[in-house]
Amino acid sequence: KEYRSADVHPEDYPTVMAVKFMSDYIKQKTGGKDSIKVYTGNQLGGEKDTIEQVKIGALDLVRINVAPMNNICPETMVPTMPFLFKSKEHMRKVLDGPVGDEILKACAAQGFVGLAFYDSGSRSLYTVKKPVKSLADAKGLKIRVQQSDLWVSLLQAMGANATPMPYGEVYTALKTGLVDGAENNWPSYDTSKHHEVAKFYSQTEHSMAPEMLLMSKKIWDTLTPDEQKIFQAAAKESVPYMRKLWDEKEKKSYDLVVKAGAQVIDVDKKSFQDAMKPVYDKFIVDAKLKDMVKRVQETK
Ligand code: GTR
Repeated sequence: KEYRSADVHPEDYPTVMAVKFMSDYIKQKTGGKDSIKVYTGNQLGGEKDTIEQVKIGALDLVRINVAPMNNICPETMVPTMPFLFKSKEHMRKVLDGPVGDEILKACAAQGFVGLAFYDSGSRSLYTVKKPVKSLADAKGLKIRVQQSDLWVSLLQAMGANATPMPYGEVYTALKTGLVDGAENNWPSYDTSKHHEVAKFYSQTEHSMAPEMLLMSKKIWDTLTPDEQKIFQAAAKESVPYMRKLWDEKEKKSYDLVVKAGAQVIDVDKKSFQDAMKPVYDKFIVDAKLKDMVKRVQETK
């Protein structure tokens, strides 16, 4: 069977390449019986829509950011939390370890089998009209956020006016002045062409919210135990492959946007960090999430 997977990114984006890698692995291990076709660039809809399709089994897999899962599966809020990870290495270690596994498994109750986390780098603010250099500059700006209550609060804590919308609508929103800015990592800032309309990239690095690969639990249950093992192994193998591509892509995208005229702005990061307590107070409330955050902070 050819399983279908959705992604908002273009063909050669590291998340897409990772799922194609999985497909090759699965094809090889099943003697050509199973494979995965990736539908790129929002062909099957935005992330929220495709998550819904996966939930009911109308779509087999979806590669998304953790953000649109925040409202559905609270454990996914943990790796979204602002300034939680100290470095890329710290983030990778946590997601490869017990906390990562717990988050992937937690999605089962909602109808999803969490197969893998992928890198998404650090997200930073970018704006159309004027650069943001400190927290005070973010005040009152209309900033597009992902469709998650946590993300709305995060930007509100910065003093911004948070506007949730699907990724595919952001370019036009920036261009027509519906929003003053958005926030994302280097590769997305590049491939979405947001850098062409929002030239001021302020290195707030406020969240390292990773990507996830989810399979429909309904579809998963139709696989034989052997197939399930192969899918799981394929996902695991795809992670180091994706990370290598990701590291290369981050550098390439940085060079490309700077060459195209983006201005990279150093910010007073501490002013942003200090403003984030209300986000933790609002979302990391129950004992389970508190304990997970603590374990992340203690991971060396
Ligand atoms: C990207 C991420 C996408 C999507 C997008 C967004 O970094 O890879 O899955 O979440 O951000 O801002 O909507």
